[in-house]
Amino acid sequence: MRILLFAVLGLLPAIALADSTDIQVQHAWSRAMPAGATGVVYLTVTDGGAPDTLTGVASQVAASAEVHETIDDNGVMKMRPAANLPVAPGKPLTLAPGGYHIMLLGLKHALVAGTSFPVTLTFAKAGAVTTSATVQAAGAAMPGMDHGSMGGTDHGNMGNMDMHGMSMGGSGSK
Ligand SMILES: [Cu+2]
Repeated sequence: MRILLFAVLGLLPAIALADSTDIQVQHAWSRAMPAGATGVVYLTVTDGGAPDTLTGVASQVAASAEVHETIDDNGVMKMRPAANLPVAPGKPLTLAPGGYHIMLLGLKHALVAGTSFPVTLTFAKAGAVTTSATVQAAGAAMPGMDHGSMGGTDHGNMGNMDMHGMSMGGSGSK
């Protein structure tokens, strides 16, 4: 009986480990934007533990924040809210120009190139994970990657912000 008890206790740490998540949020960056405008954040989430789900985002620099997905609707780039994005070991979740992104609605102050600000991602299992997003110059493509041809598809300038408003209208946005 005593031997059995020790055996059970010995298993507990292993069970706790297998059930935990090891979420890493990396390479978060944003673009310079004036106060009151709509900002954007791109980043990569990797998971070294159990599969998890990104359930929400927030930042103190904006009135609210949402995860969006950019879709190609017959050649017209549109955005729609994306909820509950999965992340798992070997399957990183990438938010990048032309795809998923975090939308910062109602910037409380200007995002200035060269500065950084905190962004908090909430996961179903890992809970809140806060990272620091570095502000790049307005119109910047992904640092270190050739995304030049995608520069017109997201939030780099006023015209694209207008597109955002149009695409969100009538889709039940708050
Ligand atoms: Cu968006």
